[in-house]
Amino acid sequence: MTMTDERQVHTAYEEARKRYEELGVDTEEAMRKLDGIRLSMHCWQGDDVHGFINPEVDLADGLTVSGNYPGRARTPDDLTDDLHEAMGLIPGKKNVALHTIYAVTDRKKDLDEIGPEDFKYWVDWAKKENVGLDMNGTFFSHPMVKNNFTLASPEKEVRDFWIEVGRQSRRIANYFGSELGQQSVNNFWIPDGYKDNPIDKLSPRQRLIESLDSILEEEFPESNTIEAYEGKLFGTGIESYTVGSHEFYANYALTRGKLWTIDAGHFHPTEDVSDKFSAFLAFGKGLQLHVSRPVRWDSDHVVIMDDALERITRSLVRDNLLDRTNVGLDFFDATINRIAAWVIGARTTQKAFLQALLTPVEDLKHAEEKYDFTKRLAVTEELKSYPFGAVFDEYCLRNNVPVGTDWLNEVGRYEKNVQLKRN
Ligand code: RNT
Ligand code: ZN
Repeated sequence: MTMTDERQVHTAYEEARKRYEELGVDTEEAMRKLDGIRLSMHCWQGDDVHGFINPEVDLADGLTVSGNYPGRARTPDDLTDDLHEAMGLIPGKKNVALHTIYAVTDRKKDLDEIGPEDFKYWVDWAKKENVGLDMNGTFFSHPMVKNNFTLASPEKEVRDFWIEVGRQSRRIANYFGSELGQQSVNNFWIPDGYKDNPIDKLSPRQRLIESLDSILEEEFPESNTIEAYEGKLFGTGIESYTVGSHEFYANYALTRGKLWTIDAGHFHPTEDVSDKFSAFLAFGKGLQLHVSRPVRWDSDHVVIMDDALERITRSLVRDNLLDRTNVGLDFFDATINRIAAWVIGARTTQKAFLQALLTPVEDLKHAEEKYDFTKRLAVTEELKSYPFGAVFDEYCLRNNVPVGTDWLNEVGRYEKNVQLKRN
């Protein structure tokens, strides 16, 4: 970007600042608040959820990635190089979310054997990059998933294997927290369920509670790590019954003082997930979000600026729930450059937050309380065409990341020099 271009960004920002000021919105404060939102970038977008433990095993248990764009990361160094590249094009604070399958081990290990020592590679990297690490135990794509069951399996041997994977994931998350001085959110998602109508819907849930409770037996300081539980309406292959449904995990998180994970793709398409934030947080401790984009089903498309995303960011901002919400991304697309996918999804999420922050929230709440629904509708509609893009450009410039589509040239250069040279 040339000096003239930079001046143009500042000029446009100055104009935008004045427009928002007329409505009583402080653009500087909005940018400061945006800075406070730490985005947890999901490492699995970089390699189509293969990981390094059993990379040859196909993704299973309701998870699918489509596409075969060249340049997929195949080694730990590929993946950290790609993450570094992506993070340099995204403004603001970032975390990276890992999975057990991303361990870097010195010998062949099974999932239940993988512990903190196998994540030293990532901790060293995170210190260098100045990012925090979040965690996910891996409960899928493995021969010990028996008839679609893990922690809720009727077989004790199966449950015990996965309980150990869960316990190890907590030790790993605790290690992240203590080494990096930042709470590591440890997310639990399991695929357990039935393809066809079950007779007994209660026993699997009771077994899941028992397994989850025994995973929680060991105590770790909450400043290091906290668990989050992610439910789902259904998955392919388990259309009729999901053990870990939303109600199940909301209740589990509530009674254990943990976080509830809301993945934007895990609900019925007509449900408004943003409506659940205030319903849960009126009682619960906190939320973990998996920002994603379902297209007709839980397809995990790259996040774009659509109605669903805008509703998510608006609800969190308007109800002042940001400090109890961890924002993570969860999508995987292998039909486009995988780094571009990260950049598009992350920048778009930030833009949606910024747009939500550029709202005279207190003024509108006041109007609402006075039953002035005319003003509420008029102002929120006008705001949709206010120049928030000029504020985002300024924010990018101040954060030393490319403005507008400039980042695409950088990804093109990296693709040619790095990704396309991989075999
Ligand atoms: C699966 C869940 C889960 C996974 C990741 C890879 O339906 O959304 O979060 O996408 O753990
Ligand atoms: Zn998810």
